[in-house]
Amino acid sequence: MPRKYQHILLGFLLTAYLLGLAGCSDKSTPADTTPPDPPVLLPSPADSSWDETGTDAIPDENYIQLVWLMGTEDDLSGYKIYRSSPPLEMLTLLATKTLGSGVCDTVYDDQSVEIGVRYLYTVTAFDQAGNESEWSGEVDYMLIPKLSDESLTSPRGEIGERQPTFIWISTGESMANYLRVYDVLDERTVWVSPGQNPFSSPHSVFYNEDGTAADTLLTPGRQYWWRVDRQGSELRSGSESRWVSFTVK
Ligand SMILES: [Ca+2]
Ligand SMILES: [Ca+2]
Repeated sequence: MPRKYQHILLGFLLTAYLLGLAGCSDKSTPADTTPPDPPVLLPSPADSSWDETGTDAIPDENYIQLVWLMGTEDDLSGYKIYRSSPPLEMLTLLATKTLGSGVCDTVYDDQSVEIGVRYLYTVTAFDQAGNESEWSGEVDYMLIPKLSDESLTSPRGEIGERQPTFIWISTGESMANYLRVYDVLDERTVWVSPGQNPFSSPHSVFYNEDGTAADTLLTPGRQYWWRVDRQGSELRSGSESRWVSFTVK
């Protein structure tokens, strides 16, 4: 082929290629610029509440647990958790969670907290294109010291009574103590005691003393856990002891 025709052919091919690219971009969907709705961050349940879902202490460790509702967007990709410690107003990114772990997608345990310090939290949702939502509402919480394992005296191990007496020693400043009894097999709370005066220690409270338990008597052959939660003197502050196990013969 003569050289001048080669140039024409090259020019033609290049034009066809560029037109092809243009065709590609014409056919692609417009970029997603719509962020998800802000998450709904759940407030703190009352210490007397049977349903503990929300911003709260946990029994196992000195952590603050956050819980929010799962968004409904098809392209939802994850959540970002922000924290500040008043009076500092600046929120800093604490963690990024990418969806994929089921129920844990909407729960976050803040493990880097100090007892006696109030923390404020807000959460955002982000989608697959990286669009980030507005902030959720804010929640705040402050841990106070847990009752120690040793301060929960009885029952422990195997017991004979179906209406045992719970005995514990409360220490430190708090507004009230709440005893909680949990049926391990059925995975349900069976009783939360009325708030006990923290100063009348040691406490001696028999099961279902106020008649509000789910089961009038505990069931023989069944394992139970109990623990004592301390309600702090400030709003949205408290602690939850570790669980103590016992079995009814
Ligand atoms: Ca979107
Ligand atoms: Ca609690």
